[in-house]
Amino acid sequence: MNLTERLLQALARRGATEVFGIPGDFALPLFREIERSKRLPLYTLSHEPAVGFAADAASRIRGGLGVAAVTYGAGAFNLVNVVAGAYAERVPLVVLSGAPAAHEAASGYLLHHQVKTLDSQWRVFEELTADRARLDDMRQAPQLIARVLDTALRESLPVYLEIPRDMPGRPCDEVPDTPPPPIDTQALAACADELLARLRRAERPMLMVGVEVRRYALEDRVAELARRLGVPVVTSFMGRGLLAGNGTALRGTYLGLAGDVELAADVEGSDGLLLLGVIVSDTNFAVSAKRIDLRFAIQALGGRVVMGHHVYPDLPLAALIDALLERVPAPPARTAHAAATPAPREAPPIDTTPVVPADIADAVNRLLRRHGPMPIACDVGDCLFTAMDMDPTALIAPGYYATMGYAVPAALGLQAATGQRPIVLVGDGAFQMTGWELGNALRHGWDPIVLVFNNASWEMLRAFEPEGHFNDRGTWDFAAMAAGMGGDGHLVRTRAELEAALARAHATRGRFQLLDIRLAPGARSPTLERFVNAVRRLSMPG
Ligand code: TPW
Ligand code: MG
Repeated sequence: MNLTERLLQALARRGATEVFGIPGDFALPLFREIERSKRLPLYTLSHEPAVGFAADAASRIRGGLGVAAVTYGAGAFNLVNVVAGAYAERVPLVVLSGAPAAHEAASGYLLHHQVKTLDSQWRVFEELTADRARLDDMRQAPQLIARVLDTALRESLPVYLEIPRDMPGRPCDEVPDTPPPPIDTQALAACADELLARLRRAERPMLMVGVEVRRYALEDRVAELARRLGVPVVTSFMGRGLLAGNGTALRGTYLGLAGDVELAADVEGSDGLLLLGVIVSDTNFAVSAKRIDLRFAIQALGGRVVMGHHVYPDLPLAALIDALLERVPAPPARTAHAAATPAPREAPPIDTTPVVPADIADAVNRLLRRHGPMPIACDVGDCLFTAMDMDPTALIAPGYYATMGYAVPAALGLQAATGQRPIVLVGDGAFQMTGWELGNALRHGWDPIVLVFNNASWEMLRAFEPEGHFNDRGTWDFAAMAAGMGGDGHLVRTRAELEAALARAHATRGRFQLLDIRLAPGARSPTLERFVNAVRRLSMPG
C-alpha cells in the first residue's frame, strides 16, 4: 500500500468516515490517490473555509477525526480561521495539505503560493494545532502519522500533516496504534475521592456539562453519573443539546443574565458546581449577575481537574468519569432525583402576524415534536440565541469562538457524516459568507432545511451600535436564488406562511429547502434582548 492508503486507513481507524477537500496542483497526487483507493468518500466543496467547517462538523457530530484536504498556500491559508476555531472549541480536525517536493524547494525559484519562506505555512499552523508532521520520509511516516493523529484524538485538538506532492503514491508501511499514555492511578483515585467529598459536603451541588463530554463520547456515562449522584444538571451555552434524548432530566442551559433567572441563580449560588468538559469563556460565563466563583467550582477540562487550590494534571475526562462511576453506587430505582424539565413555552396563534425570531423557535419545536428529533447546525447571530428556545436536540454551533459562516457548510458535513437531515439556522449576514456552498448539496445527495433569519442587517452588532449605518445589509432575495443552486426557495413573512413552508420543506426530500424568513427591522429574540441589556448593564462604570 502507498502513503495515501495507509493514511486513510489510519484516519478511518480513528473514526473518520470521509474527506472534505479542494485540490490544487500541489495536492493533485494526494487527491488522485484518495479517489483511486476508494477507502473514504471524498466530498469537494467550493471554498476552503467550507471544507474546514464541514470536516469540523463531521467530527463534532459523530466523534472521531474530521478531515480537510487542501493545497499548499492559497488553499491551506484559507483554513486558518477554521482551524483556529477548532482549536478554541477543542475539535480534532486533521488538515492534510499538499506541499512542494524537496527538489522543487531546492530549485532556487520562488514557488507559486510561497509566502516569506517555504516554511511560512508550517509556522502559521504551528500556532493553531496541537501537533504536526511533514511526510517526506516513508521510513518515518507511519510513526509520525500515528503520533499526530493520536494526539488529535487524545487532546481533542486540531493537527496538521504536510504531504509533498511526490509522496502520496510511495509505498509505505502500516500506521501503528500508539498505546495511550499510562494514567497515574493513585492521582486518579485521590482526585475522584476529593471530588466526591466536595460534592457530598456541598449543600447545593450542581453539575454543568460542556462540549468535551461529547468530544470524548461520554454522554451516556455522564448521564448515568448524574442519575447516580442525584444532582441537578444544566448544560453550558456551548453544551446546549448535550444529553438530549438519553433520558436525563435537564434543568436547562446556563446563560447568565441572558437566560432563565432562577436557573442562573441556582448555578451561581451552588457551593459544589462540577463543570465537566465546560470551556469557561466570556460567552459562556461573563454575563452573570453574580460571577461564578471558580474557587468553589470543580473544573475538569483539557485533561486537568482543578478544585480550589488543587490541580490534578494528566487525567483524561473518560478516566475521571469511570473512577466516579466506580465509587457512586446506582440508587434504588425510584429515589433518583428527578428535576423537572421546564415546561415548553406557550406559542401564540399561527396567523398572519409578521414573523419574529421566537416564532421560528415555536415552528421548529412543533416540527420536531411531530416528526421526531433532527440535528441542528447553527451560525452566530440572533439565530443562536433563538436556538435556546428550541427543544434540546443535537446542536452544533461555534458558540465560543463565534465565527460566522459556519452553519451551512457544517450542515453539509453533518449530513455527509451521519446521513441525518439537518436543520440550518443562519442569519442573512452569515449566509452571505458561505451560503453558496448549498450549490454542492444536490450533487452529493444532501438536502438540509435552511432557515435564513433575513433581517437585512448585522442585527447582533446593531444591538450594540444602533446608530451605525454600516450594519445595514439591504434585503437580498435568497428565496429566488435557491432554484439556481439546485434547491427550493420559500419566501416567508407571516407565522402562517412559516408553518406552511416548513411543513412543505420537511415533506420534500432530495433537494435543499431554503426558507427566506423576512424579519421586521429590530425584531430580536428575547434571549438576545436580555443578553444586550446584561452586557450594557455590566459594562456601565460603577
Ligand atoms: C467571520 C462579527 C458577529 S455577529 C455579526 C457580525 C458581523 C452579525 C451577524 O449578522 P447575521 O445575524 O448573520 O445577519 P444577525 O441575527 O445578527 O442579523 N466576521 C466573522 N465572524 C464574526 N463573528 C464577525 C465578523 C459579527
Ligand atoms: Mg442579519
